[in-house]
Amino acid sequence: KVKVTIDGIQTEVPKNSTILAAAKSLGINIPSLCYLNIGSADYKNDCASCRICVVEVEGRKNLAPSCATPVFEGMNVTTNSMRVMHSRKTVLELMLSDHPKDCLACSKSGECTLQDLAIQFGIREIRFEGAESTYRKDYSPSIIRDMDKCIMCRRCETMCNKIQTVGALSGVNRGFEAVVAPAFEQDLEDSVCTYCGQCVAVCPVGALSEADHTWKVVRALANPKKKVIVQVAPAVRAALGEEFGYPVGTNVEGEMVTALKKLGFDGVFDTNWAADLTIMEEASELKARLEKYLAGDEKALPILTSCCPAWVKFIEHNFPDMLDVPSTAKSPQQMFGAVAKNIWAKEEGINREDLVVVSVMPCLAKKYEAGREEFSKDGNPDVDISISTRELAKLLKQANIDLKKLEKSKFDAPLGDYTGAGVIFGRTGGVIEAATRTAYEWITGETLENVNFEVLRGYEGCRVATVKVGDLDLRIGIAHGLGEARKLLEKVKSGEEKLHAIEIMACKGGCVGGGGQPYHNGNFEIIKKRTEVLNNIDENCEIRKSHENPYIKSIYENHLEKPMSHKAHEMLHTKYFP
Ligand code: HC0
Ligand code: SF4
Repeated sequence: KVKVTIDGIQTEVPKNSTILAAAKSLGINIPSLCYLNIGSADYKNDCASCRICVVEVEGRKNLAPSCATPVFEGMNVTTNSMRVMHSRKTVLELMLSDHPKDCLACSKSGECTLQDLAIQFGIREIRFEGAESTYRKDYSPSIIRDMDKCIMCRRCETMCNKIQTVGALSGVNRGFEAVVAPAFEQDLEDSVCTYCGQCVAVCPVGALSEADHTWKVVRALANPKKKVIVQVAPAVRAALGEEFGYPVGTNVEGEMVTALKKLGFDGVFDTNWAADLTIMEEASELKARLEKYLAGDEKALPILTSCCPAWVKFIEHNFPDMLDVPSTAKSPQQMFGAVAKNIWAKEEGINREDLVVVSVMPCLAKKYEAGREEFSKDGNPDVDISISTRELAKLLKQANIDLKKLEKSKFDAPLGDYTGAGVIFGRTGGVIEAATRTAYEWITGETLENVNFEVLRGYEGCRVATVKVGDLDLRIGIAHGLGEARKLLEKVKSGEEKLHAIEIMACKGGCVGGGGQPYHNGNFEIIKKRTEVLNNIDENCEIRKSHENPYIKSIYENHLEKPMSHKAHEMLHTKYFP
């Protein structure tokens, strides 16, 4: 430990701390734009490019960027001298000189760190004038790039290259023309982008934002010829409350359902229900492939979860020779859409064309997934519109619906009844835990008494655990974050790691940390609290195994026969494309 003094307060901090971290431990928040640290040193952006976080260090001539300057014994720091404040303001004004002034109509308005700083520093006129760069806007199915607003903080670059290892966004050009872009400045849609949306999650300004579809939802709801139903993903209920002033880690499921009913949806359903259906198909595929494996077909395993569309796109781009590894089961979002349009609509006497299926997801890649051609029939998609948690919050605020003023209510039947296994899909390790609960009983024929597979839980980016299933030792791998996924898959490919089943989610923490969730600014503690919400819901569910969900049972009895039947294959399974 070393002794340092910050703004006159003496403290002791670990030896390798930065000034920024040391100040934070004293409750002194030094403003910054480019700094980012998601949980560990490997997940850090400390290029110190924005220079907003400068401070004065006694004995040094130049101001020091606090995010990248380590402390030393006896260091004396001032974070708020006139010189510091003047310097920060000047940096800000220079940034603003080359920044569009259309804040009122900006996608990040109200949530933009640059805007917050302009308010904090009382900017009332733009002192410097000069050239402003102009780029074309780049529209993809999930993400919109508006590079006129880029401030070259490079958070997205760190996220895309270092953390996710996708390599879609890099700094190109120099000086004034410098910008973050895909190779050859091509459109995102033509690049290796997976649409995980993590770049949007960390962009402090309006340079990267989601393709906003809230008004598509409003138009559908206003159309008297359409029946409009909505499904809500597991992770949404664990974070939506943050937008309405609830403490982080509050479950707002009941209030959210009431709000969706108030908006006028004709059915308010739960993706969790479809997650249970996914488990039926995935667990039977695991069982079938395990039998083949035990009969000597080494290639039948490992099986890989396939419900994260960013992960699917990543493996299609990066491991085209491994496309027989993922389960062919569609994601819960797409299973829900397929059942809603092919079974539920018929039962309700609604024509496919007159039914609009909306999904609320913590995710931006789900927008892209909904648009994949294989998930449509004669041009009519199974899921018509996918909006993010943030977009739902905006929509509710526009409609003057305050979550805090609402009573709780329940999802509509039958596509709203879920088990504890369905809800944990939204956190890392949850999909494979849910699958293991069901596969265990199917493989051993025994009742599983303790459904909590603690060994599969945790926050390690990549973890491997052994689960005893009868006489079998099932080796299970779990990765969250695409960089961790790549490492794990390389090991599987080279034979260094022998696994039977793998879960991969593209976002840190799984969907609770998705690119469409309320901004967490890199704070992993928020993601952990959301995880706890899902674990608590699971704990309190009466039924915690997907195959015991009554409506799941009846849908097989009445429509799909059994998991992996011909009918189930047609409706609930998919293909991957190199
Ligand atoms: Fe997820 Fe899902 S758990 S991917 O993260 O599998 O988006 O929450 O909806 O589809 O259920 C996202 C979350 C889902 C799907 C489910 C899965
Ligand atoms: Fe979307 Fe979840 Fe995958 Fe993130 S982990 S890209 S939120 S499905």
